[in-house]
Amino acid sequence: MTRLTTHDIAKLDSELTQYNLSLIEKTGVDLAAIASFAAGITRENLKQAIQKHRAAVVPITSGQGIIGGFAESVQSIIQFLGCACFVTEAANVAGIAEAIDRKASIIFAADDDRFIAYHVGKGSYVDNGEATGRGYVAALAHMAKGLKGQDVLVLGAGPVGQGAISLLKELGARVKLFDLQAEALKPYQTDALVTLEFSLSEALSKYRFILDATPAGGFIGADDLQPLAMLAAPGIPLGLNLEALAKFGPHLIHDPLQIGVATMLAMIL
Ligand code: 2YJ
Repeated sequence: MTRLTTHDIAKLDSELTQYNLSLIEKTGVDLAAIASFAAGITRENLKQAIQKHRAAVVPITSGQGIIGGFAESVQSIIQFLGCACFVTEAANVAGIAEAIDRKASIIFAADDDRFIAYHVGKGSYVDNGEATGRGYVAALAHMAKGLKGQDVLVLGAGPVGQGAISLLKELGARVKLFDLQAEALKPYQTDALVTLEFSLSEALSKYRFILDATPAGGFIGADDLQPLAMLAAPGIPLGLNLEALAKFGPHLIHDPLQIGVATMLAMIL
Protein backbone atom coordinates (compact mmCIF):
# COMPACT_ATOMS: atom_id res chain seq x y z
CA MET A 1 0.00 0.00 0.00
CA THR A 2 1.35 3.40 -0.94
CA ARG A 3 1.95 5.91 1.82
CA LEU A 4 1.02 9.49 1.05
CA THR A 5 3.78 12.09 1.34
CA THR A 6 3.62 15.71 2.46
CA HIS A 7 4.35 16.62 -1.16
CA ASP A 8 1.24 14.72 -2.39
CA ILE A 9 -1.04 16.85 -0.24
CA ALA A 10 0.78 20.21 -0.22
CA LYS A 11 -1.65 23.01 -1.18
CA LEU A 12 -4.63 20.64 -1.04
CA ASP A 13 -6.39 22.96 1.41
CA SER A 14 -5.95 26.21 -0.56
CA GLU A 15 -6.82 24.53 -3.87
CA LEU A 16 -10.05 22.78 -2.83
CA THR A 17 -12.31 25.30 -4.57
CA GLN A 18 -10.30 24.95 -7.78
CA TYR A 19 -10.29 21.17 -7.40
CA ASN A 20 -14.07 21.15 -7.03
CA LEU A 21 -14.47 23.25 -10.18
CA SER A 22 -12.29 20.88 -12.20
CA LEU A 23 -14.39 17.98 -10.90
CA ILE A 24 -17.54 19.76 -12.10
CA GLU A 25 -15.90 20.39 -15.47
CA LYS A 26 -15.04 16.71 -15.91
CA THR A 27 -18.08 15.03 -14.38
CA GLY A 28 -20.82 17.66 -14.37
CA VAL A 29 -21.18 17.40 -10.57
CA ASP A 30 -19.27 18.52 -7.47
CA LEU A 31 -17.45 16.65 -4.70
CA ALA A 32 -20.53 16.51 -2.44
CA ALA A 33 -22.63 15.02 -5.25
CA ILE A 34 -20.00 12.39 -6.05
CA ALA A 35 -19.62 11.39 -2.38
CA SER A 36 -23.37 11.18 -1.79
CA PHE A 37 -23.93 9.15 -4.97
CA ALA A 38 -21.18 6.74 -3.84
CA ALA A 39 -22.88 6.41 -0.44
CA GLY A 40 -26.33 5.88 -1.94
CA ILE A 41 -27.86 9.06 -0.49
CA THR A 42 -29.00 12.31 -2.08
CA ARG A 43 -26.81 15.40 -2.02
CA GLU A 44 -29.57 17.11 0.00
CA ASN A 45 -29.55 14.31 2.59
CA LEU A 46 -25.78 14.60 2.87
CA LYS A 47 -25.96 18.35 3.44
CA GLN A 48 -28.63 17.92 6.14
CA ALA A 49 -26.96 14.99 7.93
CA ILE A 50 -23.62 16.79 7.99
CA GLN A 51 -25.08 19.65 10.09
CA LYS A 52 -25.70 17.27 12.99
CA HIS A 53 -22.09 16.10 13.22
CA ARG A 54 -18.77 17.24 14.58
CA ALA A 55 -15.77 15.34 13.24
CA ALA A 56 -12.30 14.99 14.74
CA VAL A 57 -9.09 13.94 13.01
CA VAL A 58 -6.59 12.22 15.32
CA PRO A 59 -2.92 12.23 14.21
CA ILE A 60 -1.30 8.81 14.60
CA THR A 61 2.46 8.48 15.23
CA SER A 62 2.84 4.70 14.91
CA GLY A 63 4.86 3.09 12.10
CA GLN A 64 6.38 5.72 9.87
CA GLY A 65 4.75 8.46 11.93
CA ILE A 66 2.94 11.71 11.18
CA ILE A 67 2.67 12.89 7.57
CA GLY A 68 3.00 16.68 7.67
CA GLY A 69 -0.32 18.23 6.64
CA PHE A 70 -2.24 14.92 6.51
CA ALA A 71 -4.64 15.52 9.41
CA GLU A 72 -5.14 19.16 8.31
CA SER A 73 -5.89 18.07 4.73
CA VAL A 74 -8.50 15.59 5.94
CA GLN A 75 -9.96 18.34 8.15
CA SER A 76 -10.17 20.80 5.24
CA ILE A 77 -12.01 18.30 3.00
CA ILE A 78 -14.55 17.60 5.77
CA GLN A 79 -15.04 21.32 6.41
CA PHE A 80 -15.34 21.97 2.67
CA LEU A 81 -18.38 19.68 2.67
CA GLY A 82 -19.90 21.76 5.47
CA CYS A 83 -19.17 19.55 8.47
CA ALA A 84 -17.62 20.96 11.65
CA CYS A 85 -14.19 19.39 12.17
CA PHE A 86 -11.10 19.79 14.35
CA VAL A 87 -7.67 18.16 14.56
CA THR A 88 -6.89 16.95 18.09
CA GLU A 89 -3.92 18.50 19.89
CA ALA A 90 -2.91 15.09 21.20
CA ALA A 91 -2.01 12.12 18.99
CA ASN A 92 -2.88 8.42 19.31
CA VAL A 93 -5.00 7.16 22.23
CA ALA A 94 -4.82 10.52 24.04
CA GLY A 95 -6.13 12.08 20.81
CA ILE A 96 -9.10 9.70 20.75
CA ALA A 97 -9.87 10.60 24.37
CA GLU A 98 -9.60 14.30 23.47
CA ALA A 99 -11.91 13.85 20.47
CA ILE A 100 -14.57 12.24 22.70
CA ASP A 101 -14.11 14.86 25.46
CA ARG A 102 -14.66 17.58 22.84
CA LYS A 103 -17.88 15.86 21.67
CA ALA A 104 -16.74 14.55 18.31
CA SER A 105 -19.38 12.26 16.81
CA ILE A 106 -17.09 10.94 14.05
CA ILE A 107 -13.36 10.22 14.43
CA PHE A 108 -10.96 9.97 11.48
CA ALA A 109 -7.56 8.32 12.02
CA ALA A 110 -4.94 6.65 9.80
CA ASP A 111 -1.80 4.60 10.34
CA ASP A 112 0.38 3.05 7.62
CA ASP A 113 -2.13 0.29 6.85
CA ARG A 114 -5.64 1.52 7.54
CA PHE A 115 -7.54 4.79 7.41
CA ILE A 116 -10.98 4.74 9.00
CA ALA A 117 -13.86 7.00 9.99
CA TYR A 118 -15.43 5.81 13.24
CA HIS A 119 -19.01 6.70 14.17
CA VAL A 120 -18.97 7.11 17.96
CA GLY A 121 -22.74 6.75 18.43
CA LYS A 122 -23.28 3.78 16.16
CA GLY A 123 -19.99 1.99 16.90
CA SER A 124 -19.45 1.41 13.17
CA TYR A 125 -16.68 2.47 10.82
CA VAL A 126 -16.00 3.08 7.13
CA ASP A 127 -12.67 2.11 5.58
CA ASN A 128 -10.90 4.54 3.25
CA GLY A 129 -10.12 1.78 0.73
CA GLU A 130 -13.75 0.82 0.17
CA ALA A 131 -14.93 4.45 0.22
CA THR A 132 -12.26 5.46 -2.30
CA GLY A 133 -13.25 2.65 -4.67
CA ARG A 134 -16.91 3.64 -4.50
CA GLY A 135 -16.17 7.36 -4.79
CA TYR A 136 -14.07 6.94 -7.93
CA VAL A 137 -16.75 4.77 -9.54
CA ALA A 138 -19.26 7.52 -8.78
CA ALA A 139 -16.98 10.05 -10.51
CA LEU A 140 -16.41 7.74 -13.49
CA ALA A 141 -20.15 7.04 -13.78
CA HIS A 142 -20.87 10.78 -14.02
CA MET A 143 -18.03 11.38 -16.49
CA ALA A 144 -19.32 8.47 -18.64
CA LYS A 145 -22.93 9.70 -18.33
CA GLY A 146 -23.94 6.37 -16.79
CA LEU A 147 -22.31 2.94 -16.61
CA LYS A 148 -25.36 0.65 -16.78
CA GLY A 149 -24.58 -2.15 -19.22
CA GLN A 150 -21.09 -0.75 -19.90
CA ASP A 151 -17.85 -2.70 -19.67
CA VAL A 152 -15.55 -1.27 -16.99
CA LEU A 153 -11.99 -2.50 -16.51
CA VAL A 154 -10.83 -2.55 -12.87
CA LEU A 155 -7.06 -2.80 -12.35
CA GLY A 156 -6.21 -4.14 -8.89
CA ALA A 157 -8.34 -6.35 -6.63
CA GLY A 158 -7.22 -4.82 -3.30
CA PRO A 159 -9.53 -2.89 -0.93
CA VAL A 160 -10.01 0.00 -3.41
CA GLY A 161 -10.70 -2.36 -6.32
CA GLN A 162 -13.15 -4.32 -4.16
CA GLY A 163 -15.00 -1.13 -3.18
CA ALA A 164 -15.13 -0.12 -6.84
CA ILE A 165 -16.52 -3.52 -7.86
CA SER A 166 -19.28 -3.33 -5.23
CA LEU A 167 -20.64 -0.05 -6.65
CA LEU A 168 -20.10 -1.09 -10.28
CA LYS A 169 -22.31 -4.12 -9.63
CA GLU A 170 -24.98 -1.95 -7.99
CA LEU A 171 -24.93 0.29 -11.08
CA GLY A 172 -25.34 -2.64 -13.46
CA ALA A 173 -21.93 -2.27 -15.11
CA ARG A 174 -20.08 -5.29 -16.54
CA VAL A 175 -16.93 -5.67 -14.45
CA LYS A 176 -13.66 -6.78 -16.09
CA LEU A 177 -10.92 -7.37 -13.52
CA PHE A 178 -7.13 -7.55 -13.88
CA ASP A 179 -4.59 -8.12 -11.11
CA LEU A 180 -0.96 -9.19 -11.42
CA GLN A 181 -1.41 -11.47 -8.43
CA ALA A 182 -3.49 -14.56 -9.16
CA GLU A 183 -4.21 -14.87 -5.43
CA ALA A 184 -6.06 -11.55 -5.39
CA LEU A 185 -8.40 -12.75 -8.15
CA LYS A 186 -9.47 -15.88 -6.28
CA PRO A 187 -12.58 -14.43 -4.61
CA TYR A 188 -13.84 -13.40 -8.06
CA GLN A 189 -13.21 -16.69 -9.88
CA THR A 190 -16.73 -17.88 -9.17
CA ASP A 191 -18.37 -14.45 -9.38
CA ALA A 192 -20.76 -14.50 -12.32
CA LEU A 193 -20.82 -10.69 -12.43
CA VAL A 194 -17.04 -10.33 -12.86
CA THR A 195 -14.93 -11.41 -15.87
CA LEU A 196 -11.24 -11.96 -15.20
CA GLU A 197 -8.67 -10.51 -17.61
CA PHE A 198 -5.17 -11.98 -17.87
CA SER A 199 -3.44 -9.69 -20.38
CA LEU A 200 -2.98 -6.07 -19.27
CA SER A 201 -2.16 -4.70 -22.73
CA GLU A 202 -5.12 -6.48 -24.30
CA ALA A 203 -7.49 -5.30 -21.59
CA LEU A 204 -6.28 -1.68 -21.78
CA SER A 205 -6.90 -1.61 -25.53
CA LYS A 206 -10.28 -3.35 -25.28
CA TYR A 207 -12.14 -1.22 -22.73
CA ARG A 208 -13.01 2.46 -22.76
CA PHE A 209 -13.81 2.91 -19.05
CA ILE A 210 -10.94 2.16 -16.67
CA LEU A 211 -10.63 2.22 -12.89
CA ASP A 212 -6.95 2.03 -11.91
CA ALA A 213 -6.81 0.86 -8.29
CA THR A 214 -3.17 -0.24 -8.39
CA PRO A 215 -0.28 1.27 -6.41
CA ALA A 216 1.96 1.08 -9.53
CA GLY A 217 3.10 4.23 -11.36
CA GLY A 218 3.67 5.12 -15.02
CA PHE A 219 2.75 1.75 -16.55
CA ILE A 220 0.02 3.05 -18.88
CA GLY A 221 1.22 4.77 -22.07
CA ALA A 222 -0.78 7.05 -24.39
CA ASP A 223 -0.95 4.41 -27.13
CA ASP A 224 -2.10 1.66 -24.78
CA LEU A 225 -5.59 3.16 -24.53
CA GLN A 226 -8.59 3.72 -26.78
CA PRO A 227 -8.78 7.31 -28.12
CA LEU A 228 -11.97 7.98 -26.13
CA ALA A 229 -10.83 6.30 -22.92
CA MET A 230 -11.98 7.68 -19.57
CA LEU A 231 -10.09 6.89 -16.40
CA ALA A 232 -10.62 7.10 -12.66
CA ALA A 233 -7.30 6.55 -10.92
CA PRO A 234 -7.22 6.67 -7.12
CA GLY A 235 -3.80 4.99 -6.99
CA ILE A 236 -0.74 6.96 -5.93
CA PRO A 237 1.54 7.28 -7.88
CA LEU A 238 -0.51 7.76 -11.05
CA GLY A 239 -0.61 4.74 -13.38
CA LEU A 240 -0.51 6.92 -16.51
CA ASN A 241 2.91 8.00 -17.77
CA LEU A 242 3.48 11.68 -18.64
CA GLU A 243 2.53 11.30 -22.29
CA ALA A 244 -0.71 9.51 -21.39
CA LEU A 245 -1.44 12.16 -18.76
CA ALA A 246 -1.04 14.93 -21.36
CA LYS A 247 -3.45 13.14 -23.71
CA PHE A 248 -6.07 11.87 -21.27
CA GLY A 249 -5.88 14.54 -18.52
CA PRO A 250 -9.30 16.03 -19.38
CA HIS A 251 -10.86 12.58 -19.01
CA LEU A 252 -8.95 11.53 -15.91
CA ILE A 253 -10.05 11.68 -12.26
CA HIS A 254 -7.09 11.52 -9.88
CA ASP A 255 -6.48 13.07 -6.46
CA PRO A 256 -4.58 12.13 -3.30
CA LEU A 257 -7.41 12.28 -0.72
CA GLN A 258 -10.44 14.35 -1.67
CA ILE A 259 -12.88 11.80 -3.14
CA GLY A 260 -11.91 9.11 -0.62
CA VAL A 261 -12.37 11.30 2.46
CA ALA A 262 -15.57 12.91 1.16
CA THR A 263 -17.04 9.46 0.48
CA MET A 264 -15.97 8.18 3.93
CA LEU A 265 -17.93 11.07 5.44
CA ALA A 266 -21.01 10.46 3.28
CA MET A 267 -20.98 6.73 4.08
CA ILE A 268 -20.51 7.07 7.84
CA LEU A 269 -23.33 9.57 8.50
O1 2YJ B 1 -1.63 10.59 11.20
C1 2YJ B 1 -0.77 10.68 10.32
O2 2YJ B 1 -0.29 11.77 9.96
C2 2YJ B 1 -0.28 9.42 9.65
N1 2YJ B 1 -0.28 8.32 10.55
C3 2YJ B 1 -1.14 9.20 8.40
C4 2YJ B 1 -0.85 7.93 7.64
C5 2YJ B 1 -1.64 7.88 6.35
N2 2YJ B 1 -1.69 6.55 5.86
C6 2YJ B 1 -1.45 6.24 4.59
O3 2YJ B 1 -1.20 7.07 3.74
C7 2YJ B 1 -1.54 4.79 4.28
N3 2YJ B 1 -1.23 4.58 2.90
C8 2YJ B 1 -2.89 4.21 4.61
C9 2YJ B 1 -3.99 4.79 3.80
C10 2YJ B 1 -5.04 3.78 3.52
C11 2YJ B 1 -5.66 4.12 2.22
N4 2YJ B 1 -6.63 3.15 1.84
